[in-house]
This record gives sequence, C-alpha cells and structure tokens, in this order.
Amino acid sequence: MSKRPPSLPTHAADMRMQMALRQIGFGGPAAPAPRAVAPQPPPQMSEDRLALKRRDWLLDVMEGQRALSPYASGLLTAEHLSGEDFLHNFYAPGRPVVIKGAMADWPALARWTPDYLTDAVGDAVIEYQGGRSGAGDYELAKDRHKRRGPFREFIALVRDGGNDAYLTAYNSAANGPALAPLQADLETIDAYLTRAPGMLWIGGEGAFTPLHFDLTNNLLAQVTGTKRVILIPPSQTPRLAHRTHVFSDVGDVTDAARLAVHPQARDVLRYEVLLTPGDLLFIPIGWWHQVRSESFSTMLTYTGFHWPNAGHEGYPAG
Ligand SMILES: O=C(O)CCC(=O)C(=O)O
Repeated sequence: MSKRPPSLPTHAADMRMQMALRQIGFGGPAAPAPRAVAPQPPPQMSEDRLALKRRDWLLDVMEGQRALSPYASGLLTAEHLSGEDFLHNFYAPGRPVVIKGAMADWPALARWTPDYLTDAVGDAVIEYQGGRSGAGDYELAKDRHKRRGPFREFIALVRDGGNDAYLTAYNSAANGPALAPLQADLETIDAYLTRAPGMLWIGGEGAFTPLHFDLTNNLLAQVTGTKRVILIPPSQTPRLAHRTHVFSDVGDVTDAARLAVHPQARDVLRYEVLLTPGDLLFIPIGWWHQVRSESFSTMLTYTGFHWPNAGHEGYPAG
C-alpha cells in the first residue's frame, strides 16, 4: 500500500498556497486564520465507573499482599481448634477453615445411609427442591421449585443421583416435625455454636449448588458422602459478574462453556476442598462458593455462632 499522503483537495491546496504567500508579505489583507481544531479529550469515564475501578484495584492490591504469607491467605485445615482460636484466626478475620475431628462422636456419621434415613423418617411428608434439571435459575427461583412428598419417595429419587431433587436449607422451616426423629443422631459443637438447630441438606451424586455467597457466616457439617466445594474470596467479585442478588452469572467456574461467556473469571483466585464425613467447613460471609455432591450426601449447615452474625441485615438487596 502506498505510504504517500493522499493529495489535498483543490480548495485546501489553494489555502495552503495563500498562507505561504502571506507569510512572505504577499496577498493583501490577512484573511482570518483557520480555526485550529482542539484535540478531543478521551471520552470521560463516569464518576461511578471510576470509583468502581478504584475499588477493584484496591481489592486486587490487598489480595496480592495477603498472598505474601500462608498465615494470611489460603485454606487451612485444623484439628482441635478451640473457640478462642477459631474466633481470632478465622471468624473475626473472615477466613475459611476446614476443621477435622470435631464431629467424631456423632452417631449420625455411622448411621445415615439412605436405608437408615428411610426407616427413621418413613412416609412423613417433607418439602424439598424439585424439577431442577433443565432450569437455569433453580436457585434464584427457589419458590417455583418447592415440592412436597413422602420422605421415602424423595430418598428413592436422590439415591440414584442427579441434580433434579435436593433437600436444602431453604426447606428447613417446613421440615422440622417430619425430620425430628433424626435429631437424636446429632451432637452439639459447643466451642463455636449455640444449640440452635442446623439445616439439613440431602442430595444425590451430582446435586449442584451454583456459585453464590451467603449473607451470614456458615458452618457446614458433612455427615454422609463427599462434597466438592470451591471457595473464592470476596476480593474476586469484580471477575464474577455479580448482577443478581447473591449470585454470579458465571454459575460454575469449572464449566468451560460458562468461562467462554465470562472469560474474566478464568484466572479467578480459588480454593478447592473435598468434604468427607466428619469435616466441618467454615464459610465466612461474602465468600463465594459452589458445591457439588460427589456421592449420596447428607450435611447440616449452622449459623448460630456465639458471635454476632447479622451481616444480612444491611444487605442492599436492590
Ligand atoms: O451443599 C450445598 O449444596 C450448598 C451449601 C451452601 O451453599 C450453603 O450452605 O451456603
């Protein structure tokens, strides 16, 4: 391609000639010089957008600084963790931790198979989440997916796996009397928790809770089977397309198709843990998490800590 500048249009060439003549004293009274075109400033970023970019920068810088020390970042596993140590090292700083051994004396660990649960609860009618397969928004539209039926039939639905039916914490309020026979198999975790009851989750292999954060601090107590949990610090929020309530549009950071839609989530900082029976996992308020059952699984979640846990009260839900 030619590097020569395109030739000037005639009137522009004439003007150039006139100006050159004027500079050496020819050409009569000076015509007004053509107005210089001021360079355009780059399009202004709105104040709100700039404020958000600065906040994102701050989150990145702070996460980078925490990464300097394994004492300040990462996902630790602890055993024999006293209430004081839990408060100072994890609850107050808002740092997740896996705690082993604290459920060792729970009868449920040895008992809670699908058959045992069916014998204990029988045909009592329970509420659960159903019709989830094929619905992209089953967590957001929780009410639409509420189902009721005999516990025995629910267990038959989930024991073979799949994501269609899942008894979740959201169903807890409705299930107290029906599931009461199971309470005798549980112990308390007095170092961290009041005696407020936990919320039961029962699902099959493949049950999946998409990426979200909670508006309280949560303690997960895995009883039966295994669950894979991915945890993502709050500092990563700008990469997670957080548009709806507590959910991420990414949904699943292990799904290549979702990452193709949200490429900014590919390099998100994340921790992964496989919960096995008897494990506690502390998930601090604001930490993103997604959870996949890798087998038939039962688990309880607790929010009744000895320390304040009311972050949800000020949440700008929109
Ligand atoms: O176990 C699950 O499927 C989800 C648990 C969870 O997300 C929670 O307790 O906040």
